[in-house]
Amino acid sequence: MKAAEPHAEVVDEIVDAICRSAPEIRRGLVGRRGMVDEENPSGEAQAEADVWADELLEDRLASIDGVGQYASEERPAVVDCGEGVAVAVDPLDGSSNLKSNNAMGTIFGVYDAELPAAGTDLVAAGYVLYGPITTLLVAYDDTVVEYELTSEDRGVVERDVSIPDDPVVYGFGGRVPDWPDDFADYVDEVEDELKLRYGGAMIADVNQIVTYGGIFAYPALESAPDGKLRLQFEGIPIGYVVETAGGASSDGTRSLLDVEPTELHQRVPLHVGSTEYVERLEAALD
Ligand code: P6P
Repeated sequence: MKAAEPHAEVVDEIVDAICRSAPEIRRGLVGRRGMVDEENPSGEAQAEADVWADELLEDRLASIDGVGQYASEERPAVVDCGEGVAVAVDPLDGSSNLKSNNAMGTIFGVYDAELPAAGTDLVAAGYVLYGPITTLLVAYDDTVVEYELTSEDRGVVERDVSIPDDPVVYGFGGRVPDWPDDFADYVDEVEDELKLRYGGAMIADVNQIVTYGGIFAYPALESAPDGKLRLQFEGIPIGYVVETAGGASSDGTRSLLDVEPTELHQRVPLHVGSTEYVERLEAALD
């Protein structure tokens, strides 16, 4: 990373810590597929792996000189750990896929502000995808870099990840009867144009969008007007990655990076992907 960037050194250390932790998290999923008798702050059942990955990442990230706060989807409050940037993580995105042995991810956002913080405070963001290969995408300094991770090293796969011009796939969360009519009408158009790819873990589904082009959404629902996904831990970091890769993001009205957070675990309708499909979505919901 460019040494000239004011946060380059701490971002590099955070990315290094995540690169070292991801293969260990992947190995540690074995034997931790059960559920604990607790819920996360969003009221969702927690897997043993959720809690364990969160503790591992807190240990690695909160101890970095230059990290002042650590927060995660799995714990109610922010951990103050000194002076510096704030790191917000979803330790194991899509842990409901543990039972079915499908792909999952780890999401991180680095903010130059106390949490809850807005997208305009974001310095870097990225995600690990536990697929057939463990990969990491990092958005920093207007570029998205993709790495393949092994227990020993990280190798650059793509130095400037860019969403393809011709969209191919789509994936929408929530139950069809729970979609508001204007979103359902938009889906009717999209499903005539693109192929369905939905696997129940946002990171795996978003990586399809980044790789092939298209649109992913977990929209506002009749039963949940703010949708399901969390602004701080999912919406802002993923919005930043997709926008840095040349796509767009929206809560239905504005970029996810422009949504003002009011509380740490607030939810947000999340739509990310090829710009033309995000623009059509905003017009459909207008
Ligand atoms: P549903 C996983 O639990 C998650 O938070 C996201 O990773 C994913 O996109 C969504 O929820 C899946 O939700 O309602 O399809 O199970």
